[in-house]
Amino acid sequence: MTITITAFECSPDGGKGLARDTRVRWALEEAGQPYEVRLVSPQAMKAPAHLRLHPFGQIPTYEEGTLALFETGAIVFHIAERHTGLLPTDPDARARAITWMFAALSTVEPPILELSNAKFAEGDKPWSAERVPLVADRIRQRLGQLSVRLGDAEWLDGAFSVGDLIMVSVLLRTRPSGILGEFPNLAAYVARGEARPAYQRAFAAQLAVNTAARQAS
Ligand code: GTB
Repeated sequence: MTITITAFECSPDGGKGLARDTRVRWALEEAGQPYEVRLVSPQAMKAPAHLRLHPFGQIPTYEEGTLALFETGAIVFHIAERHTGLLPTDPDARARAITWMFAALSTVEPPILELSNAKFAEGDKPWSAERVPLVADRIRQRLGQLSVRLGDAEWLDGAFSVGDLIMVSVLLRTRPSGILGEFPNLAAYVARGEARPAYQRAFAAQLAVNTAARQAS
């Protein structure tokens, strides 16, 4: 059955791989599943046809036969459950890999998103200059804890898993601020994720879309 995902027709990051379709593309590449991409404009995202797929009018979405999913974590988890390569078969190791996926989305990513909001969405507010360093320190606290747990291990819990896929994707968003570089073992961990052939293919595919969009505009 054909898998179709949605992505920005033209991502605000210009193809740096930060939009969340990259996470879904990466999971599909790790699982060896071909997929098609439907590109959506900002207007199309808020139109009824897309809202039927995604109640919040966002990307990515995932369609496969009669199944339609939204929320990157749920989509990536679905891919990991249906195919080999992203979840261990041992039940306890599997539960721990899922735990890391939730930890990335629920505990590590929120302050990272807050920083992005504080800098960009709220950057013109009078309190922004005071808020940005506070939020950045909240990220440092989480990354410090994660850095201690990772130590010199290659991945978070044994072999590469969906937990690493999401954690690396989340951490990537801290690179532009320079915070990732403050934690050399996390920076190396992210680099290992990026070096995976499946990530490279996912990144190249989203970059191609965004390069074409820029050339057309
Ligand atoms: N919780 C949802 C999920 O994980 O799927 C969040 C989905 C989401 O935030 N989607 C964003 C979106 O559709 C795109 S990925 N935004 C449009 C809208 O809400 O109207 C988030 C994103 C966007 C841009 C960058 N960037 O430019 O660097 C990075 C990440």
